[in-house]
Amino acid sequence: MENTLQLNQQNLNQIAARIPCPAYPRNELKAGMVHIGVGGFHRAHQAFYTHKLQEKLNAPAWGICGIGLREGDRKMHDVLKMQDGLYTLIVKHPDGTIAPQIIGSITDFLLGVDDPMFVIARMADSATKIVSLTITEGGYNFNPSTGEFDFGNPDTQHDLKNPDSPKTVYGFLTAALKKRRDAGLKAFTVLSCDNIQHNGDVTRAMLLSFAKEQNAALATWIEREVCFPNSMVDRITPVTTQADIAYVAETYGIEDAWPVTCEPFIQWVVEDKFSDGRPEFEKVGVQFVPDVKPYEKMKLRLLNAGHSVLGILGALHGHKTINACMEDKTFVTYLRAFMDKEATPVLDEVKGIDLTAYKDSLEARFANPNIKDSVSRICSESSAKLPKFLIATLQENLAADKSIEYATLVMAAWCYYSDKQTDKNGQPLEIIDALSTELYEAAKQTITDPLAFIKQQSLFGDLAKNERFAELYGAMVQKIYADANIKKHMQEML
Ligand code: CS2
Repeated sequence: MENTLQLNQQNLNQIAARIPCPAYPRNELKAGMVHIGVGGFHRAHQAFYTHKLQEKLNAPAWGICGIGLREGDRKMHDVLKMQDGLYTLIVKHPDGTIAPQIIGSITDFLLGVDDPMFVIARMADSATKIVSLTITEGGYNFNPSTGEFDFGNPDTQHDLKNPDSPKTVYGFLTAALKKRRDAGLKAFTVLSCDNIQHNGDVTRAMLLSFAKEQNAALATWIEREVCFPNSMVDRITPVTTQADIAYVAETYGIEDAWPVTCEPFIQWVVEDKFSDGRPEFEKVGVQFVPDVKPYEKMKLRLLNAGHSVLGILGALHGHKTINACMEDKTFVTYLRAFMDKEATPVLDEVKGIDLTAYKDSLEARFANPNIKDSVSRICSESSAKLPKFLIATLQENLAADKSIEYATLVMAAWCYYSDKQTDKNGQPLEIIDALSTELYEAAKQTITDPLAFIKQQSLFGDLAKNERFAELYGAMVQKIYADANIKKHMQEML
């Protein structure tokens, strides 16, 4: 395509002839929402809902100001600054239809590492009604086995001593809320959008632990004034690839340095408790409910856990993507056995939801051949994900004397994966995990102590002491170390 256009506000009129573009007055948008952690998921989810809201209602109070707290956020900052906050969302349907659109709801981006006071001031500004978060499962700074806030984290220690130049999300939230209180303003809502059960309750408990240590009176005010709705978020959003960037450039002649791809499915279920108002998101499909817990448990224990089951076993087998796993009958049958026999029995009833239909829909979503979600994305940060997605289910099934074998094989496979860091054919695996060294150190002792991996207390709690689990895990780990052909072991269980 001749005449390549750089994606930015000035070129929007011309770009609109090629891809649907925001038609609302972006320059009038105020950042009613400040979002910490702008990655692919936020841009495919909350920012997309906000864009739809603007298209439908033109709600000028509800733009989004992105915030990056880490040096690693600089690239997103630079790209979005260059593109005036605009980016392409490429929705890929299972039938091959590709529907791109330009999203315009992010109006600004600030980096905490560059100017913490400026970020704090933006959060404290009376125009800010909501501070939302996608800081990943590992970002909440709690010990997964005790649930306690981790004061040992050096950045936390830094923040306690330096309230005006924080590094962590809790340091920023506390500093901004203090300014609101001192100015006599209402508190903003803190809205977690991460895959953690009771994500709002967890955020509240962690923030209060931190704030109590720093300023007890402020902690009391936060406890009283700040709402922390729990929310369940859902949209499969793979990592952006060079091919996605090339697709937008070659097909539409648009230079977008960081588009996002995602599946068509989207869901957001949120508890309706907000400290200082909220957008009318219900007009664009968000569900507001009094209690989100049953929904989030269902999603975490079926979708996210299902992903991990396919991801870990698939990585070991040598599958590169989730849809490749779904083209493999053994994996499909195994996934369903795990969902039916181990995940479903621990779920609470979700009114109005047919769990069989939900599981069928998950299979269809995982099988979407155009999403090409890499198993390496799914396996990344397993140490933060598995305790919430899978180990919790194992513990509940152990307590109820129910089936644990499907999840246990995944744990044994995770040990082998962490130790050898290769698939069954010896091909190297890309391991991305904040605890990768610790996982490796524990896993490599398996040869002398078969239970070494599950003795990592911070991940497994006391599970190694549970006879039933330890025996089954020990036998499985032995089998995998004797023969890494994971599919054979899966088939034996079907
Ligand atoms: C995935 C999620 O990496 C993972 O844990 O299961 O990112 C998943 O794709 C999203 O939660 C879907 O909503």
